[in-house]
Amino acid sequence: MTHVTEIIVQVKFSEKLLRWITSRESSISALISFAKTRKGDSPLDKLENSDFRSDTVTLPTEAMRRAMAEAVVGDDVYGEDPTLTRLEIEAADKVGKEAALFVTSGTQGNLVAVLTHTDKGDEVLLEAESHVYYYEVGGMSALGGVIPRLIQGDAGVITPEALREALRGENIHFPKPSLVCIENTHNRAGGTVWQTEQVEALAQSAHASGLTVHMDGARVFNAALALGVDVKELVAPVDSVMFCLSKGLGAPVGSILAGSREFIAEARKWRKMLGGGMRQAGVLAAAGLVALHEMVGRLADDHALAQWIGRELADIPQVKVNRERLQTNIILAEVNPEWGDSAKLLQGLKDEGVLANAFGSQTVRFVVHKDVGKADAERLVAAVRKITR
Ligand code: TLP
Repeated sequence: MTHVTEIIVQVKFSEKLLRWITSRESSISALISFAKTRKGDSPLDKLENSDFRSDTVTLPTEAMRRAMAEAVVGDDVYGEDPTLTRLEIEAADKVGKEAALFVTSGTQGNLVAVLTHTDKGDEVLLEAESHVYYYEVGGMSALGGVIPRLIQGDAGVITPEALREALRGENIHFPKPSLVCIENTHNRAGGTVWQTEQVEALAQSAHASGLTVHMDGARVFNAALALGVDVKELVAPVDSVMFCLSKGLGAPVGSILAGSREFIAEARKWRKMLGGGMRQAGVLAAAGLVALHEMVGRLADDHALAQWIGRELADIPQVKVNRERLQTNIILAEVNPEWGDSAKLLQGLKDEGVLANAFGSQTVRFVVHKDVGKADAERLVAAVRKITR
């Protein structure tokens, strides 16, 4: 009897082993066939592309991966994750605000800010091409019940005069304006920078009219670096600021919302309502801490490489780069309509292994980040030259 059982066990084991070997073989042969397929068709080629689509594509560093693996964690909804708590304290300190909240994304951070600052039916003033208005799925209206009022900026910057113009005064017909959102750096304007004095002037004007000010500072460290000022100085005039750990700073996930202690306590509740109460999120915060400690200074390399690309592209007749707007890590290239459009340029670039995004029918955006280097930049410039020849 024992003998029979042993045989059955052995047969079962061999079956399992065979299945394991077959599955390994099939994945190895799949990998080989990927590698053999024509360039552009293979998923492996993705690894070789020069990816200028966004700084959101950056991969975590070795130090981040190690910190994530070793993070001491707990349940953050109970306030028991020491790594997350440390990130929130350090992040608040870094931007000179009383408190901070780790959020899942920049979009969630901006939405939580709007929900915390406003009541249903309020009017929120924003730059016409701001990320909050343009790219955040209308969350402020869908979930916050607020109405946006758009202001045309100058390279993304709203002047106090433009704000005053947009504020219509008290009238039974009008919604109550309660918040202004500004964006530094301004993505769609080409990564343009609001100077400290411009932030101060706008905030002063908004506060004088009883409005609060939120800064979408997804790339605020790029802005501070470009100006050569401490980020604290740049965000001091605003009531709240959101910045991303997951863009140029390279963390895999997460953003920070910072403001007064009272504001963050309320924001924490809104984040919970949105499903953003994360449990052992110290695993993510550990990477965020590395981002704050090690990755801020290196943004200067991105700016320098973006300048190099801008200079090189300026020599190519079919594309036009507004070098005045090239202030940080974003390059906008206008495609000559007599040659073609952004779709044509992007397809040509893709065939050359260079990825970018369109910002309209004639505009292509290139974003420089830690995972593209000089060789990628040279490939990009050579590709544009070849395609538009
Ligand atoms: N921007 C992304 C896209 O959504 C367009 C990009 O590739 O640039 N504020 C600003 C100024 C942003 O540029 C972004 C992301 C966000 C907020 C939202 O951040 P996430 O993607 O973390 O929700």
